[in-house]
Amino acid sequence: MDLILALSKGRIFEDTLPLLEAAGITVTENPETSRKLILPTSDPGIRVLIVRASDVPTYVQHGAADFGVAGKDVLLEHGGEGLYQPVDLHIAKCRMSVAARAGFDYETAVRQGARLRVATKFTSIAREHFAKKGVHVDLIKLYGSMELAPLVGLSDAIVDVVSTGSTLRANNLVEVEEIMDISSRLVVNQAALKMKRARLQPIIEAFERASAAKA
Ligand code: PRT
Ligand code: MG
Repeated sequence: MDLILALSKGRIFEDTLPLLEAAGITVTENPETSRKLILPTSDPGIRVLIVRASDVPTYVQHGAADFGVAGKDVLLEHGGEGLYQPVDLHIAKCRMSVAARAGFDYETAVRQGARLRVATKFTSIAREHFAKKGVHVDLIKLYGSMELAPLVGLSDAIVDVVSTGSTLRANNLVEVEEIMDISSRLVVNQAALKMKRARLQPIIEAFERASAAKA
């Protein structure tokens, strides 16, 4: 029974490689240089699909991939339906934050009950965060370059993932509130977990052991 793993290029692929090595699996082609979207591994029964980060849960949910690695941000936006999430891998760590222009008094705006315009790719996370605080927001859905929105008056604030903070600084934005810590999770198709348990379980356990060190 073959196994298909869904990964995105970049940080998730890079950070998952050592976990795969711990499970005795080597990916034998580099997605940054190969044009292939299905990569072979040292195990003829395991192949890797290269998909957009936000598409990983969809492939796994529908069983087009048996398992995958996705950020908590992506999983919260997807909803997690049909996915078993056995392990926090402690990789691709960052945080979800609210940021605004350096001159914008976010605290006062919130305290005075102003209606805030918030641009974000993460509309579910943002909606829940502001609803909990009782802050009225108009959410503006964007697909990238959120940092631009407050600079050109599209929004008062943004909700985005922050790692070093250098992208915010370079655009004269400041982090005004942290919403949650983010890391990436192993996700497994619920049917595959039952049908392919003998194949999947040792890999899940190897990932668990290798990632516990990073916790
Ligand atoms: O790029 P694409 O649109 O396909 O999707 P994506 O951006 O979601 O994918 P990718 O590979 O960039 O990120 C995959 C996962 O890595 C995300 O879902 C997060 O869980 C996690 N992660 C960790 C990050 C970052 N760190 C991060 N810094 N995702 C995005 N960023 C962005 C951030 O939004 C900012 O614009 O990188 C930029 C630089 O961040 P600073 O703070 O270091 O300057
Ligand atoms: Mg990206």
